Amino acid sequence: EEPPAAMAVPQAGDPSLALLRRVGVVDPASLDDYRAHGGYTALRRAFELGPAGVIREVTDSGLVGRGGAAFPTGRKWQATASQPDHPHYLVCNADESEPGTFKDRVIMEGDPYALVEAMTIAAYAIGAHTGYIYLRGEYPRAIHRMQYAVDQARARGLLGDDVLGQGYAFDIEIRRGAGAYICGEETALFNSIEGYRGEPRSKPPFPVEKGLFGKPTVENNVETLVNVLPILTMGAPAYAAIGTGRSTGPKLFCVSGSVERPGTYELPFGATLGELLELAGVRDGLRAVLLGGAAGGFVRPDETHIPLTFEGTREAGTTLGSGVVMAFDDTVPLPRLLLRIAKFFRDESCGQCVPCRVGTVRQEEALHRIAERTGAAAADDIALLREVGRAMRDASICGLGQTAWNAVESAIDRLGAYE
Ligand code: L3W
Ligand code: SF4
Repeated sequence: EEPPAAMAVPQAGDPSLALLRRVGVVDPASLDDYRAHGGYTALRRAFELGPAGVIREVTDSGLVGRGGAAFPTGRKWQATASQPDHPHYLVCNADESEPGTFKDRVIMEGDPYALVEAMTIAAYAIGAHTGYIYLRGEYPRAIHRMQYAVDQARARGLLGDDVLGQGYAFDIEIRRGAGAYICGEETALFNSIEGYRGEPRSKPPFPVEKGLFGKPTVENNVETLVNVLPILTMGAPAYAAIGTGRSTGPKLFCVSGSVERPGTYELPFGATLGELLELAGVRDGLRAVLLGGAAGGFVRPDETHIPLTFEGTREAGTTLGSGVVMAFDDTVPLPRLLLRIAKFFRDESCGQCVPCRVGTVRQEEALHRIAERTGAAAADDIALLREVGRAMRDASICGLGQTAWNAVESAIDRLGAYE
């Protein structure tokens, strides 16, 4: 089965790209092809640098997490590497469940050995001998290709007891998700791997100290991990020179909705929203753009000057999240769209804490009443939404409840959705 149009990678193969350059170019089933296109040079460099040297490079590169929270990767690795408790674990979060996100799928299907190599480097740096890929169950092709790549790497001595003949042991196990959005939350994911219900744990303690099986764990998103390859091959200073400010390096953006060329785009941090929409072929009648997915926020068509960086979107009062850019033209009824988002959060709440379990239901009910009235909102419904939204943001245990009101709030305040 061919990927749907939204999986197209309009810029794949451009040698100037760092993350997508092999996607659509190499045979994803061929380890030899991967090596012929620069594969495994970064791991060799990692063995030259040693674990502390790798962490120094990653820290100096300024790499921050690409799952949405932008936590400094080097700091996370250092924190786990220095834990006296053993074993240490590496977990790759490939659950990719944020609506509108499909970049990790593109990497895993198009360049699976890149993730295997990047995980090997991360594991070596933090002193882990076992790594897990928690992979979204709805991605059967990605699961198949990743499993094949892991098996081939093991058969060729690139995983196992003696990686690259360097005396370091590391192996990867793939675990399939079963369709729950909450299992993308890092600690719910640990519970899921351990065989328990996918419910988030309270933090702290952070996973770097007590993570999978209660042991020091680094959990990184797929895109975060594959960034380590260009960091090691080009060196931290050259990598840090890409992008702007605290958002260094290249970024993958998932563009979908009312555009001519939906797909995964790689751009240096700092390009504006307008530049990205231009590349994707924005259509006439643009009404709104959702940044960061269902957990993100809407911006208006006249806000395309916003720089696509973590700090730039924050200053503009919105979020970059995991890189979702969903365009909506004026044929999309906003009240129904908001209702759909609210339904998603109500469905996906794990129910563990009251603000989110009850709040997501109340939010959906209010939006339903508004949608039934063909979009006209009574003042008391808006007041209720604000009150419930504040409670969810302030008092929920995890990011799901904390962000469940973001999109609705931004639609009311920025788009004037019900005026
Ligand atoms: C050590 C500390 N580690 C924080 C670690 C923490 C985690 C990372 C970020 O995600 C985002 C939200 C949405 N010592 C630490 C520490 N850490 N302080 O840093 O932590 P945190 O708590 O800021 O965020 P989070 O809960 O991991 C929330 C986005 O996730 N989101 C959904 C994303 C969906 C996808 C997808 O489908 N691919 O990514 C929903 O909320 O943007 O910003 O590792 O342990 N003192
Ligand atoms: Fe579960 Fe929602 Fe509470 Fe997160 S905020 S723990 S998803 S009930």
